[in-house]
Amino acid sequence: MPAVVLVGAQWGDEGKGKATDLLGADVDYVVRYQGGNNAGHTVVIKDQKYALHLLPTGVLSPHVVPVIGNGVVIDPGVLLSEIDALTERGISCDRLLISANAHLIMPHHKAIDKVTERYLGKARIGTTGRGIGPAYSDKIARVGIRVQDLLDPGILRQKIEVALNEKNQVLTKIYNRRGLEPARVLEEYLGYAERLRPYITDTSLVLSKALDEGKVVLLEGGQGTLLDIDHGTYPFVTSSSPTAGGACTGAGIPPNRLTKIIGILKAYTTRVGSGPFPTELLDEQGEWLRQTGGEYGTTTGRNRRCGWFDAVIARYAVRINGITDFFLTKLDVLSGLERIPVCVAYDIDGVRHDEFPMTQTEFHHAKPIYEELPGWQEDISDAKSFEDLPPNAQAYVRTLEELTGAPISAIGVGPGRDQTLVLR
Ligand code: 2SA
Ligand code: GDP
Ligand code: MG
Repeated sequence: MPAVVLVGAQWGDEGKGKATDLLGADVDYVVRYQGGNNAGHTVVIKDQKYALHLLPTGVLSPHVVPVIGNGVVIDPGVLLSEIDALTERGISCDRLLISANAHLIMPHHKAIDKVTERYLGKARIGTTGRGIGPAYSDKIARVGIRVQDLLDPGILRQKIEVALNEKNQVLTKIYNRRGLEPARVLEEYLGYAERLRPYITDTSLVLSKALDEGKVVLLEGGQGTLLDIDHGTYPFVTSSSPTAGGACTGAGIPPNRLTKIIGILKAYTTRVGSGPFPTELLDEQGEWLRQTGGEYGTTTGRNRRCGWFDAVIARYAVRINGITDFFLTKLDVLSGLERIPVCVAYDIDGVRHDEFPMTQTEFHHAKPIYEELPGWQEDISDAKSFEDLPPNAQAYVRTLEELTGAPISAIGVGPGRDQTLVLR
């Protein structure tokens, strides 16, 4: 029975929040499988706007069970604030399930994230400063502290003491910062433990049983394919695997359960933070896309870098994730342009590349080869079907399908729940 993955096909912020919410009606479980509160998913329901960071988007649909999988790193203070804020707005979070194996973001992770970025200077990644990289580093180094440790105060104390024994040396001796007091950290985290206890469970087992019963499980990525630690534009990536393979490890669901991989694809391209971006527009066109598309970070408020659609990375996303369908978002933003350039391949040191290049150096040298498509002037935000779109908007969609090799099954024409055209 179906487990559906919803994966970002670019550098994140493709509109995954809206897409998950839209599918919510047909889904029983929504699982976050990677990342932490670096993510920001915006969902607009009527006149209400929700920005979710750690909570799966499914929390907004009353019949859906939202699940935070083992692959996520959790800042418990942030999670509880998010739960409280939603509860105040009348959204119940009582159904939430949290994996006992998920790792915790600790105060030293946040301190180290900020200070290493500062020390990297011009070479900085442009992280969200939420402690994501240091938390995953400790997980891989096998010295992380997990959600289940909150349930055993003796173990929690030991782990915090061992961690701070080392991390305080790093903070004070290398970075000249103040160290953290183990007793205070323990007290803070024991407080969180009391509140989080009812949500903690073996989520992999819950999901396995649900799939056996024929329930529909939607696995929602926090970032995008090009931010993947293995397949992204390393080192300018996040420290986890937003790609479809990461959905299996991050949720504890075997690959042969996956039935559909939906790629979320923006009609143009954006990126936040540092790193190469071949189609980036550093002129007034880029500023126009930013303002028209409202391209500002949902978590940090940073300006998103904007550029034209890049078919090379979209094709790469199809290959890496096994994308079966695309949900194309923000087509409405392109209304009003005379002509719309689309990058079909790269010129790298005089050689045409149709595929994503092998090395970082080549990607840094990539110059987009553009084809220009005719634009449309009409506002399309009220369109109700594909046929309502102007012919040039329809042609733009069809060209993207040809260039990427995957069908587009839904199109976003505005941020609202009802501003979506379903094609097939
Ligand atoms: P980190 O904090 O270690 O994960 O940062 C590493 C890189 O990953 C990028 N990253 C993101 N890119 C796009 N959107 C993200 N979420 C927020 C949003 C971002 C925001 O929805 O707008 O508000 O700034 C996200 N999270 C991580 C990050 O920019 C680094 O390039
Ligand atoms: P995510 O991280 O992939 O969930 O995306 P974000 O929420 O960070 O950013 C996407 C932004 O685009 C949000 O503000 C959404 O409300 C908005 N959005 C999503 N789909 C559409 C669409 O089809 N048209 C327009 N105009 N906005 C959209
Ligand atoms: Mg986002």
